[in-house]
Amino acid sequence: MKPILRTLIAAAFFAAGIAQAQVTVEDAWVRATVPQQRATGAFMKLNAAKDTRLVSATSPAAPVVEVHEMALQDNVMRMRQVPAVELPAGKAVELKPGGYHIMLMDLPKQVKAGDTVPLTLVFEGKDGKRESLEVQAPVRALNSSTQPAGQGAHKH
Ligand SMILES: [Cu+2]
Repeated sequence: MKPILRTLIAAAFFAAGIAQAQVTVEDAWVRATVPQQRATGAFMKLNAAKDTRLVSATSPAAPVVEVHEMALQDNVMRMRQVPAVELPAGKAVELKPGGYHIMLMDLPKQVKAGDTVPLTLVFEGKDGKRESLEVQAPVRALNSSTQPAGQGAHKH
């Protein structure tokens, strides 16, 4: 191979690497709501190519979106807003019922199974640089099989 061609291929490969998202999202979903329910959670698996953190999210489906953590506190499952979810390089982090989740609040209307909720996730790298990523999260029924016990406390 001529050196010039090899350089071109290397450059193309490098450019492709830059364009690739630093974080991959798998199995994103949003829990369906019942009428009058004003909040729900979004869940997914996140995998970062390099150390980063999930700092916020937005969605056209909800005016208020927060990053929450659910944990056992004095034997009661409680949730609270957290400033960020750390995503160490190469380590999958799962946002799931009973743990970290993205909270969609002040919902203007019911979120029904079969709908798709667009989410924009905002990540912040160690250098303080922010990057956003669009995710289309399908809505799953309230009594999804992935739902563990103790979800009754997941209400505002
Ligand atoms: Cu929450």
